[in-house]
Amino acid sequence: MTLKEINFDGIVGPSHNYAGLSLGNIASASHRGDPSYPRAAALQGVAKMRGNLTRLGAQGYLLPLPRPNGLLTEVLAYDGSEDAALRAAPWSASSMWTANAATVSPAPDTADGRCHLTPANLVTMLHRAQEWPDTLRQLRLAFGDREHFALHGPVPPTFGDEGAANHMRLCDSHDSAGVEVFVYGKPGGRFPARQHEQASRLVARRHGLDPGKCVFIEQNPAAIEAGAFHNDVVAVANERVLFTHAEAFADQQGAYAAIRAAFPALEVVEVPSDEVSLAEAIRTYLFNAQLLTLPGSGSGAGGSMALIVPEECRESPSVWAWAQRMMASNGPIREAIPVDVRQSMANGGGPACLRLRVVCDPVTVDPRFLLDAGKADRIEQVIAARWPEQIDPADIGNADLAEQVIAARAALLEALELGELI
Ligand code: SUG
Repeated sequence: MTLKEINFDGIVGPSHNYAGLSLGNIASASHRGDPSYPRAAALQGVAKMRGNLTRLGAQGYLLPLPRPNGLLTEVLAYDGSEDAALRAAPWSASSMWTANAATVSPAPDTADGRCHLTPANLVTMLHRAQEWPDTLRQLRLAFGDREHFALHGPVPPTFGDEGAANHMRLCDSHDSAGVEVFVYGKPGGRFPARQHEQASRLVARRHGLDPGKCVFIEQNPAAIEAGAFHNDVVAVANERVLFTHAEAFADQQGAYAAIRAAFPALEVVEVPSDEVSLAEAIRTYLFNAQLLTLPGSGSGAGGSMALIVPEECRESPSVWAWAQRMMASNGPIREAIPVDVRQSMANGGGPACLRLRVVCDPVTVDPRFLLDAGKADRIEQVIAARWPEQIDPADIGNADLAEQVIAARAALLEALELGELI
């Protein structure tokens, strides 16, 4: 078994639009009603995948879910008299943010030695709560090898679960046993706390994790209030490194101490508030970076790391000045590589939101979900030919557009031999 970390990016669906559906997500609210560019959005996503395929040698993807979701439209009994948000929810392309698809516990961490996945119920937001049945259907195909993977159903409501976006893993190298860190929010603030503590604890139990190797940490309520609706907006971990804003957790020093007690090798790279304010970190998504171990740099302790950050970081004087200082220092993170995912960013999804990390042996994954250069070409061709160039808010609900969106997704499934997901 050769275990490695594979990023499964969500291919941006043809109905990508800005309906302002996510309370507490500042980018989503501030772009409400803007025209969206699904073709450009999806091509930006493929370009990011191509870059990481070259860097890492492996890259996976998950397909857009069926939209518009006729079942949800029917359930909502939408008749045009209600808020436009009800019209838009069944059209949402939100499954692109696969960091919210599931929580993943790699095989070295679990009691039965299999990689466990629990699809996120996403119950806090209507447009996201519709995702899990189709996500699970897809995970069952991609990770159908039962000798190596265990798939669970979602956490029952009312415990909100938002998946890997609130989960971090510390380890010496991806293929060794790790410590899993679950970050939850406490309700009662201005914005919803989307990850419930009980959901996190339940996932840890059903994945068969060693209780001594799990840490449960409260998100800083001030960070949620400032727009960090998921922990991965203010912190990310890779191997022994925790890269975090100084105001990410309710008790910052207590959080470090709790993680260190379970994982003594922890190395914290903290960005202080006087260098990058919480507001600027959330605006630029500095922490919604993919923190990668570069192959060839020696995996495990001592290997150098790169941060795949949104372009918005390079344009921010304070963030980029910090990044320059970081790269000049002799720390574990040696590079910051900007990528253009602006269409996703405008809905509050950065490079890290767009991917689900799965540590596994690539040969145990259904190869139809693994990227190579030829498939990237095919995916781009279908997107270029079939994805709508622009969607205006008034188009949502339009029957012709619905037909185009359905046919575009079907063409992609066909190109990737995944017709059974229709
Ligand atoms: O759930 N945006 C997503 C962004 C998810 C980002 N994911 C992570 N941080 N891992 C959300 O809020 C906007 C949809 C709209 O407004 O149309 C949206 O759903």
